[in-house]
Amino acid sequence: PTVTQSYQERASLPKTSPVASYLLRLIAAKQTNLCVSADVSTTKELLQLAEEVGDSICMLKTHADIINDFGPRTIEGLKEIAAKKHFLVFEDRKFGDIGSTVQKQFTAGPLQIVRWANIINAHIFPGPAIITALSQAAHDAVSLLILAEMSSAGNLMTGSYTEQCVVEARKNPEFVMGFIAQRTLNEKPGDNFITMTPGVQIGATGDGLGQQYNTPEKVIGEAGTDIIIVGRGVYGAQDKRAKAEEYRVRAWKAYEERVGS
Ligand code: BMP
Repeated sequence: PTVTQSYQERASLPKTSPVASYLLRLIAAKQTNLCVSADVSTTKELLQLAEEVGDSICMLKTHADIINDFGPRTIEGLKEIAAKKHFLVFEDRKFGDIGSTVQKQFTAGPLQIVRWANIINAHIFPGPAIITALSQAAHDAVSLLILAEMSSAGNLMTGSYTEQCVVEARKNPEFVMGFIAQRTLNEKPGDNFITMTPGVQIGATGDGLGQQYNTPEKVIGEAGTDIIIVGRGVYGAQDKRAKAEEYRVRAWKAYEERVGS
């Protein structure tokens, strides 16, 4: 099972999407399974945060639609810092519409997500055509995460809904690299999906708006997930660089203890 395998080993398993292989190698090389969620509202803050935490992360997660002045400068700046500091960019757009519409949302409009994101995500509640539609509009360096579980209290993504996400992912291992979920969903022999987990903060249990927090040890060590996604825990700190390092060290140690290295 993948919970006891190293990131490095998993990078070369069969049926692993190319972006997943690349990311697994990057994680092993940089020794970081931390993704920072850059939920800030200006290009300046976004690029500053990327510079500050860049050395400590494998991935930066964005919500491009909350950046007031999002534009070519944001895209170029982000690409440049990502190349320099070696991390991937994940746009958390959560596509959830008919195939034809998501293709337009992915490629057109003011965000032009296909031009700059390495990783995107989608809900499968509209049915599996959302996966084919996004894959047709994508190029080789883009991979999809399916939202299989959420961190917010009372969410409806449980039981057979979550199971169906895994079924659809298994049908498209070339394009679907993994899941947003609260635990690993690699249950069948041969599954090598990457699980990324938001709702992580040290010293908090919630935000008063439904968010629920766990520690890095809980999600990586006990729930067997692969990457922690931390927003306010990092960008809300005075010293963001130091805080990112603290999360990186704790999540990395939890991984090492899990795989027994
Ligand atoms: P924070 O660590 O500040 O609570 O931020 C969590 C981030 O992860 C937010 O950008 C949110 O949109 C996202 N997220 C989440 O919190 N729970 C989910 O289940 C899925 C998400 O994308």
